Amino acid sequence: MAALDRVKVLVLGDSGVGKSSLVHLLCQNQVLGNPSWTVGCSVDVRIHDYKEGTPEEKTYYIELWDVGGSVGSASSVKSTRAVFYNSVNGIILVHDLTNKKSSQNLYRWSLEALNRDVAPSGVLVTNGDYDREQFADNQIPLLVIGTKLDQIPETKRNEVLTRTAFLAEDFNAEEINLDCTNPRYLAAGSSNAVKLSRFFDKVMQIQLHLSFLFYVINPVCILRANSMVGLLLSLATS
Ligand SMILES: Nc1nc2c(ncn2[C@@H]2O[C@H](COP(=O)(O)OP(=O)(O)O)[C@@H](O)[C@H]2O)c(=O)[nH]1
Ligand SMILES: [Mg+2]
Repeated sequence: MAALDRVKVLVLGDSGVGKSSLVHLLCQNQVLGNPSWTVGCSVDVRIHDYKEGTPEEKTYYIELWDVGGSVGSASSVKSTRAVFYNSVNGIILVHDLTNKKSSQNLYRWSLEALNRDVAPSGVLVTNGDYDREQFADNQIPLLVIGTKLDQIPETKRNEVLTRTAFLAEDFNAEEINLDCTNPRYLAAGSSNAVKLSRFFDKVMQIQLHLSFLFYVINPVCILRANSMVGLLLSLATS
């Protein structure tokens, strides 16, 4: 088997939305029996077959970084959390379908992760407002996952799912809504499993593209540097 490569995907969202349950389901294919409080960050790994069923098929490790905490934390906590935001290849935004606030907070979570180098004044979000432009040139693939679908009464499902569709559109992302306590929602061949696979393929594709650019651009830089050294040496010895 070809060497396994790895990519890093952040899993962000308010405490209690079901991030640990989701990550366990994605990585272990099992329901997490007794979720405990996530302190700092926990990482689990999912094996993903990139472009499955095609000649380009290759197996990769997807590291899922479940970052605990609250988006309204003090700036010192946020800056500590920023260490987890380095070299990110994709982001899964998790919200609880029974909790509107957790959906609204996804704007803040994504901006915290994407704009970590921007001055605080540029990080916006006042009174729940946000600027779609902030996501327009984002190159990092995003996926929005709504949990606790089982807790939404049939009579309210349409209303809730319409709201989440708008949310996903704001992020220019696909969405999956599920019950993390039921593995059937991610069963092989289901539409959710297809969306998930498409998202991880996108993450891999961008990573492969960036690696390709690195190897193409780097030799050019080395050649340029070598010719500059050669020129300086010939000037020095002439
Ligand atoms: N009914 C239901 N409970 C869920 C679902 N997802 C998570 N939970 C429960 O919500 C609670 C918080 O989940 P946890 O994974 O610890 O959330 P985290 O703080 O975001 O990591 C736990 O009691 C889970 O069992 C879901 O889709 N449906
Ligand atoms: Mg947790």
